[in-house]
Amino acid sequence: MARIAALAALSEQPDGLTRTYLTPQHQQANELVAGWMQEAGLHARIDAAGNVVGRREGREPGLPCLMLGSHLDSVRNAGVYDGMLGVVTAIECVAALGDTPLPFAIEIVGFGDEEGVRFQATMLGSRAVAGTFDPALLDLTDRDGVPMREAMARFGLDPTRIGEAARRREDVLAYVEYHIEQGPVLEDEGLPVGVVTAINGQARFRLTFEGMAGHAGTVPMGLRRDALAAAAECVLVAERLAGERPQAVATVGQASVSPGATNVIPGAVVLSLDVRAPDDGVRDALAADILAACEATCAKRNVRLACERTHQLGSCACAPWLRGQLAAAVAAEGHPVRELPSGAGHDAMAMAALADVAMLFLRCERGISHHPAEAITAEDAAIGARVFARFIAGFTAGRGGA
Ligand code: HGY
Ligand code: MN
Ligand code: MN
Repeated sequence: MARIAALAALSEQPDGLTRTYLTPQHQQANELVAGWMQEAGLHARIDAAGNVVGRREGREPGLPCLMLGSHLDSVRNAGVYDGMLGVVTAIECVAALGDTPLPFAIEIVGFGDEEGVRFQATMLGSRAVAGTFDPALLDLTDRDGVPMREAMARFGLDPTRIGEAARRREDVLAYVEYHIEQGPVLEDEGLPVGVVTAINGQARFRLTFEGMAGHAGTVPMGLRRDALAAAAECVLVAERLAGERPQAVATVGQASVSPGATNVIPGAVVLSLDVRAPDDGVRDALAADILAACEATCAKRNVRLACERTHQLGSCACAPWLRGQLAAAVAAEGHPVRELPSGAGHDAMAMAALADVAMLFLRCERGISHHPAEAITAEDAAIGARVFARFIAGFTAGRGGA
C-alpha cells in the first residue's frame, strides 16, 4: 500500500493522480518500479516502448518466462490501484519466492500506456511487447500537438526501434495480470478475489460535428447550425440505443466545443464514443446503429458529421488452463472460486496476440474506478497477493508452454 501511495505521488496534477505515457512522471514511475524490481532480485530495464521490464531467471538462464504485469499509466484524476496494484503485487510475490529455483523465468512488465489518454490510442505498451504496435501510430499527436515519435525521443527512446520491444512467442509461456475488479460483483457477493473468464471487446470513435458559429444574440433559432445541439442529441441517441441491448454499453466521455464562448453559437464539437459488449457482433451492430442515427440527426440539423474509428479490440477469452491454475490457487487459499467477465479493458487483451492470457481480480469498494474514490483494503491486498504468489510458485506451463 505504501508503494502504491509512492507511485500515486508521481502525478501531472498537484491534487490527484494523472500520469500519462512518455511524461516526466512516467519516467519517474519507471525509475521507482525498476528500483523495487532490483530489490526483489529481478534484473530491470526499460524497453524500446518505455515499459519497465524486470526478469528473474529460472533454474537455468534463458528459460521461457511466465509474464506478469499491468500498467503504470492512469486516466485523468484517476484512482491509484487501477494498473499499479498488479505491478506492485507481482514484484512483492516474486520477492517472496526468494531463491527458490523454478523451471521457468518470470518477467514483470509495468506497461507505459494502457489507458490511451495522451494519444487516444490505447495499450501502446502492451501492443509493442506483443508485436502488434503499428508504426503509423507514431504520428498521433497529443493535445498540445506533440507527435508520439517526438515524445518518445524526449523520453530517451528511439521511435524507429520500437519494434525491438516485441517478444518472441517461444519466450513467453503465458501472460497473467492481477487487477482490481473495477465493478461491484465481488463485493456484492462477499468475495475477495475472482478469476476472469473473458474481457469484453471495445470500439472507440472520434465524432467531429461541424456547424456554423455565429452571434448568440442575432441569429434566430430556426437559422442556426449549432454543432453542440446536434452533438447533444447524438449523446442521447447513444445512451438510448445501448440501453436497448442487454450487457452493451456506450459512453461519450469527452467533448470539446469551439469556439467555446457564452455568446457564440458552437461552430464545431468533437466527441469521443466508446462502445462495448461481451459479443463483438453485438458491439459492432450497436456502433453501426449509433453512427447511423447520428448521421440522420446531423442531416436534419444541417451539421456535417465525420466519424473516425480510433480504436478497436475484439473480446478476449482467458485460457482455460490458466484459469484452472488461478482457480486452484484461490481455492487453496480457502476462498470460493468465482469466475466473472471483465467489462473493463486490460493489457491482457493486447498480450493475447503473443501468448495465452488470464487475469485475477481483487474486490474494490463499491466497484468505483476511474475515479479518485477507487479503494481497496489492506486486508484484501494481502489476500490477493497470497493467491497470486501461490499461483506463481505452482505455475505449470500448459498449452503452448515448454
Ligand atoms: O477503458 C478501459 O476499460 C481500461 O480501463 N483502460
Ligand atoms: Mn483503467
Ligand atoms: Mn487498468
